[in-house]
Amino acid sequence: MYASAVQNSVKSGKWINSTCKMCLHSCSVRVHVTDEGVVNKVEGNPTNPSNESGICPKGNSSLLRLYDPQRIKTPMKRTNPRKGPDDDPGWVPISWEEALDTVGRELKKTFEDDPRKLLPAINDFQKIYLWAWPAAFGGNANYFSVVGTQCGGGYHPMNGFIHSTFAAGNDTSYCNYWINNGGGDGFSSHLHMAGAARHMARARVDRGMHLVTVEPRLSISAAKSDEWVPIRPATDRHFALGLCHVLINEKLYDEAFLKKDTNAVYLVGPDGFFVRNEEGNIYVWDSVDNKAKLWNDETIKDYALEGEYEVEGVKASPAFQLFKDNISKCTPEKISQVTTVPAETIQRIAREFAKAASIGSSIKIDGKTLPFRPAAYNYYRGAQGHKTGSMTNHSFKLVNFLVGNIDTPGGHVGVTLDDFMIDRGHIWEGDCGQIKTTPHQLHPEVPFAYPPNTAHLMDYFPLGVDPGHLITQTFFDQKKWGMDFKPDTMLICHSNPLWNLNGPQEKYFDIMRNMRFIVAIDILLNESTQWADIVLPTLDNLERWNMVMIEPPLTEGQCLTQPAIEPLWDCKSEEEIFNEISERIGILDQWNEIQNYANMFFEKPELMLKPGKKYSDKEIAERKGKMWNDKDLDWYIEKGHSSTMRRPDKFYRPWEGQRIHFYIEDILTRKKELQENMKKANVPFYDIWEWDDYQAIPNAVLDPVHKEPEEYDMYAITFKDVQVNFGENLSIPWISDIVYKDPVHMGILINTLAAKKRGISDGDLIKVTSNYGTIMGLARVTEGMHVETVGVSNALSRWTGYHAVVKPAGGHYNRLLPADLKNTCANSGQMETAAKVKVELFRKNPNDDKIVESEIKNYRYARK
Ligand SMILES: Nc1nc2c(c(=O)[nH]1)N[C@H]1C(S)=C(S)[C@@H](COP(=O)(O)OP(=O)(O)OC[C@H]3O[C@@H](n4cnc5c(=O)[nH]c(N)nc54)[C@H](O)[C@@H]3O)O[C@H]1N2
Ligand SMILES: Nc1nc2c(c(=O)[nH]1)N[C@H]1C(S)=C(S)[C@@H](COP(=O)(O)OP(=O)(O)OC[C@H]3O[C@@H](n4cnc5c(=O)[nH]c(N)nc54)[C@H](O)[C@@H]3O)O[C@H]1N2
Ligand code: SF4
Ligand SMILES: [Mo]
Repeated sequence: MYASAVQNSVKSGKWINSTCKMCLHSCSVRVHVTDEGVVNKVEGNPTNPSNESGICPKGNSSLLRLYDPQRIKTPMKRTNPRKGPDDDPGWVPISWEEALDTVGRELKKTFEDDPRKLLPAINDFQKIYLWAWPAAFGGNANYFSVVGTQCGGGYHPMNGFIHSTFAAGNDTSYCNYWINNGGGDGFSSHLHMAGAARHMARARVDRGMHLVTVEPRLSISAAKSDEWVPIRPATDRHFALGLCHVLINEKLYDEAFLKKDTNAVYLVGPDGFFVRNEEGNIYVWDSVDNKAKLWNDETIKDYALEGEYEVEGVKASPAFQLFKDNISKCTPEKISQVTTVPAETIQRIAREFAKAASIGSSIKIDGKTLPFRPAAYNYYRGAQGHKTGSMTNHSFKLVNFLVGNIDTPGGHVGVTLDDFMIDRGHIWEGDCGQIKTTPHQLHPEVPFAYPPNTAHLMDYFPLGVDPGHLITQTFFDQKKWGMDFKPDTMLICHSNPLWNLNGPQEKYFDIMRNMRFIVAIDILLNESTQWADIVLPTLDNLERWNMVMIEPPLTEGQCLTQPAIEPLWDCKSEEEIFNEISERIGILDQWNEIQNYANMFFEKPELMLKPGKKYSDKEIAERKGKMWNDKDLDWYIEKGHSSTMRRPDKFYRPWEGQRIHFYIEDILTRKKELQENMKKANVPFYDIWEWDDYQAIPNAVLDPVHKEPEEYDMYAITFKDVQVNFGENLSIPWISDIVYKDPVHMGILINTLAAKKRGISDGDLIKVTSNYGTIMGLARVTEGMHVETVGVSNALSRWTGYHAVVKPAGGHYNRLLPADLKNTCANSGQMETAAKVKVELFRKNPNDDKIVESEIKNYRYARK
């Protein structure tokens, strides 16, 4: 049906199966290597059902990263002790021995002094086990980054609560009505873009799937949708609650699903906890016998979803009733005022959605009859990346709950981050017939401690993802936060923390200046590695081994990366670097133990790493393949991957027979525990903790971004796109060639009316200022932006000139954002990623690159 990869290289050579890593996902590729040993083509591998034969522009251009003349070719040390964005480090090449000995010696000093003084920023999603290295460094749990949090602080724990997975997405195989809220799935970003685009296109061409995109910008998804619904930023939760209001009040919900498969019928007492008997069993209300019964009572005739009852001496209501009460004011008219989406649109979309969900229908897959709900609400970073991240994510899930589509064919399905074995499911039994919630998808919980053991206060987020930006609070006011250590060492690997973190750049610069020693492990220099004392170069993806499975939405199985050519330069694999450093610090055995845990090797003891031995990237890759299907490396070298379509019993309703969490009591349980712990330890910041963010069921409170001073009368948002991986691959000429010619990426997008009101025309130089910072850029006037919003592409985010091909812009978007408690979800760690701004004309139509350059230079980064 679809064309397979064409072997159209003009030179003779061989094809090698491998895996792309130009974004965090893992599309299977075939790499053509000429007889002279030159990689001259990378194509999709048609045998992988995830991406089929497709790859995106980033994947196609991966060979230019391999051959980038500006790769770091050898270890280097700085000769200029002054560190700053303006200071040339004065790099000089050194031997691996000198580099590793220096790094080992300096880190050992920190280890022996206080392991908490190390700030790690390790971020390769294709090698999650490397993230665990700090655990071997004396249990260090710091995190100088917001990778995972800026995009998914609220998202990942919520998927853990609802699906017991890391991610989630709509089921392209059967969905017929798709709401796309602030996410690029199927068009520009998020899960396996190259494959997802095909699956999305097929759903629309073959089945005529209806697509509605809700977001402030005419994104690729919006432009290709049946309907674009422009929305005011950071009001997506309200939009979802408005849909829920219509679904509930017009009785357009799947009553049977809510009663049988969820805890919406469990009775909640006045304290928000389920009402239980002495043994801890939860009550429900039998609406036929008109009395309370225990959840597992076999005589239950029907469940009440609504009403108020007296049970065990307290007033109690089914969880569903509490949600109904919470959103009683979320009428389409009220929600319209918050979101700017017309009331009729909200009402119509809710009705269309419920109709398309065909509640009550079923489908037979592999001989098993399953509910069929081909309508689903999908969302990601843009919609969920706001202060009340936990409630926001929960609201989107509830739209799906109401039509009964959770984990059903055509519905909204959980997507695991990685699976370790073919036969190992991801669902465990929990309390009183409910599945066990698994909010900790990235690393185990960091236990409570006072004084805090982490520089970003992770000890106070028992359910969250690392709020790395909170270091801007603790580092400069140690007393207020009760800190008894101050970080002085940094290890950066595959990360650009100064770029990825939100908030005051000058504070981040100060943190870097305060480091006694910084080591960075990367392929290329960037804004952060510029501050390092030593940089260690790693192998490119086309020169090394790896085995990976990362969030494939429809498939499961491992993908092999194997060297296409011998290393071009004096670089080493990350595995070798971490082994060498660990040995010099004296923690090699701990590191092997942590790897056994992070890769679950302990589940197949014959694969466990042994003390005292250093394992190469190839040996780790082989073990990961064997974990999955017991096949050795030769099998993978030949096939490239073991991806197959997900097994229906693991994918569709894997929790069958248990109840999933409509109401998340765990959030209240953990809140209470944290409150008790903080009170007992007399934690001085107890009173400023944002306790209202802990809700078992969402409400319609407004996020603080909407309450910034009135002079900031517009919003700013940022976005990713198919050709760019953050701003990181702009160093590739094929990419920058497209991006730098595209007005969407090379200017600040502003709506025609908003521009006119401010006397701004296309091409004028404008200044965008928030309560926190300023950026500068050329206005790109368009109908494709919500009238109150400006849009800033990641292509405008770099401020260094270290790479000949990358253009520094007029300031980094993240400077517009806050980095404080008020704008951080106390439950999930999610920070606000939209800003309130004022937009001003700075210079009329400069129309001269030199003038623009000299004006924007001053805004590029924070100066002392
Ligand atoms: N091509 C590409 N793919 C990627 C990545 C990449 O950089 N490039 N990065 C990977 C990673 S780590 C992640 S986290 C995912 C992210 O994947 P996405 O979530 O899909 O990416 P974003 O572009 O950050 O956000 C999606 C959309 O939200 C819109 N938006 C911004 N603010 C708001 C808002 O307040 N409300 C609404 N409704 N929409 C808003 C933006 O205009 C954008 O179109 O993609 C992954 N895949
Ligand atoms: N303004 C703005 N800020 C954002 C976002 C945004 O869209 N806009 N997105 C947020 C999100 S969702 C995320 S996940 C983060 C991402 O933030 P980061 O993970 O810090 O991502 P990058 O900035 O792309 O840095 C990745 C670094 O990895 C290096 N690298 C690439 N391949 C390899 C390799 O094989 N080995 C090693 N050692 N290094 C390698 C690259 O050279 C680059 O320096 O940023 C967050 N911050
Ligand atoms: S979506 Fe990501 S993994 Fe797939 S081809 Fe593009 S860059 Fe590579
Ligand atoms: Mo991300």
